[in-house]
Amino acid sequence: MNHHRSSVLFQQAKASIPGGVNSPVRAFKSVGADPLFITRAAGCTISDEDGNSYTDYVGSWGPMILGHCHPQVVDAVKSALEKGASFGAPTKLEITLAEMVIDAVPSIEMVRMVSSGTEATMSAIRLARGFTGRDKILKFSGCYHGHADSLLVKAGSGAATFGVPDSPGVPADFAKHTLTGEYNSLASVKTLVAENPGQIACIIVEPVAGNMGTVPPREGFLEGLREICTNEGIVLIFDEVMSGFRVAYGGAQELYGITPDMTTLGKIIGGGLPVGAFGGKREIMEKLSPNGGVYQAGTLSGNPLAMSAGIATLSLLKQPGFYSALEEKSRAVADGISAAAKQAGYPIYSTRVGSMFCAFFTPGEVYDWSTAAACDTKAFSRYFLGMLEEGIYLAPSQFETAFVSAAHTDADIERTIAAAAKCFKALR
Ligand code: KE4
Repeated sequence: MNHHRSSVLFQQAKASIPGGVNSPVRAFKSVGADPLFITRAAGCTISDEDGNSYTDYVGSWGPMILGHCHPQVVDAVKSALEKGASFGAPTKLEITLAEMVIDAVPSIEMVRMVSSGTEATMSAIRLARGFTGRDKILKFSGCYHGHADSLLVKAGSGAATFGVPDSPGVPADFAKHTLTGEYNSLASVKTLVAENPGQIACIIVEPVAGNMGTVPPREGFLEGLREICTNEGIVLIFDEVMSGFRVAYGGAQELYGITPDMTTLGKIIGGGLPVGAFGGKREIMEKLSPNGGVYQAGTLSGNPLAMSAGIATLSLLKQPGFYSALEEKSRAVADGISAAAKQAGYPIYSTRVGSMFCAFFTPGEVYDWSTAAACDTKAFSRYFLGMLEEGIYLAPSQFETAFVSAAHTDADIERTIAAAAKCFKALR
C-alpha cells in the first residue's frame, strides 16, 4: 500500500506539533513506521490520505463501539450544534446522561462529567484523598489511568515502597505518595497496605487491564481488593474509562459482580466526543465543590455536543441483544486469530474480555506487567505492519487492546482471520 501522502503530512506535522501527534501512541514509534493520516471513517472502516481503507480495531482507542458515524449519533450532535456548541451553564442534557450512567452502574449514586479520562481519574483521586484525609494512593504496574502527575509513577526500587517519577516533570515529592502493586497479586497489595497502615486513600485499578494488552483479573483478585479496601477504610476506585459500557452495559463491575466505591468513565460515554466522568457513593461525591471543599472544575464539562453524543450512544447500547451480538463477533475474531497462529505454528497467548482482545507474542501466560513485558515486541511490529498491508488496522503497540464494534461484519472478521493467518506464516 502507498502511504506517501501520510508520510509527507507527518513530516509537516512534526514542524508544528511535538512528535507530529497530539497523543504519543499515535506516532507509531513502537512499530517503527510513519502513522497514517486519516480522512474519514464509517462503520468499521477507516480511510487514510492515500485513499487506502482498513478494517478498524482501534475504534479511537475504545469510544467507537457502535462503529464510526452511526447515523443516530451524527444526527444527535448535528441538532445539538444548531442550538449552540457550549453555554458554560447547566443543561437538561447533563441530567439525562448522568441519570443514564447512574441507571447503568448501580454503584454510582452521583456522577460528575469532565472532558477526558485523565481528568476523571485525577479528580477521583483528589476526592478520595479529600474524603479520607490520607495522602497515599496505590496503583498497579501496567495499568494506565491517564497522565496526571500522581499516576506517572513507577515502583520505587528495592526496599523503598515509595513511587518514583515515571516521567520527567513529575516531582519526586509527588511520586512518593504513589505505591505500586503487581496486577493480579493480592500479596503485593497486602504488603503495601501493611507497610502504610492508615495512610492509603485509595486503590485505583483497571478491573480489566487494557493498557498492557488485555489482561483479565484472575479469580479472587477483584474480590480481594474489595475486602482489603472495606477492612482498611480505603476507597476502591474502578477505572472503567476503557471497560465501562464496553464489556457490559454496567461495565466490568457488572460482569464480575464487584462493587467499587468510585468509578471513572470515559471513551464510550462520549460516543467519540470528549467526555470523562467520575462517580460513586453519595457520601463521597457530596464532598465535591460546590457542596464540599474538594475543588474540581472544567469549562467544557458536560458540553451539550458531547452529552448528545453520549446519550445517543448509550441509548443504542441499551437495546436488548446488543452485547450478546457483540460477544459473538468478538469471540469469532479473537478465537479465529488464535487458531490461525496455532495453525501456523506461531506461539501467541490470546486474551479476550467481551469485545476487548489481544494477541500477546509470547508462549507463556500473561497475567501482569512483567509477563506482558516479556513479549517479543519486534515480532509484534512485523505482525502489525503485515496486517496493515492486508488492510487491517490494529493498535500500533503490543501493550494495547483491540476493540470490536457492532459494525464489524462476518466478512470483515473472515478477512481479518485470513490476514492474520498470512502474517503468522510470514513470521515463522
Ligand atoms: P484519556 O485522558 O486519554 O481520555 O483517558 C486516560 C485513560 C484512563 N484510564 C484508562 C483505563 C485508559 O485506558 C485511558 C486512556 N487510554 C489510552 C489507550 N491506551 C488512550 C490512547 C492515548 O493515550 O492516545
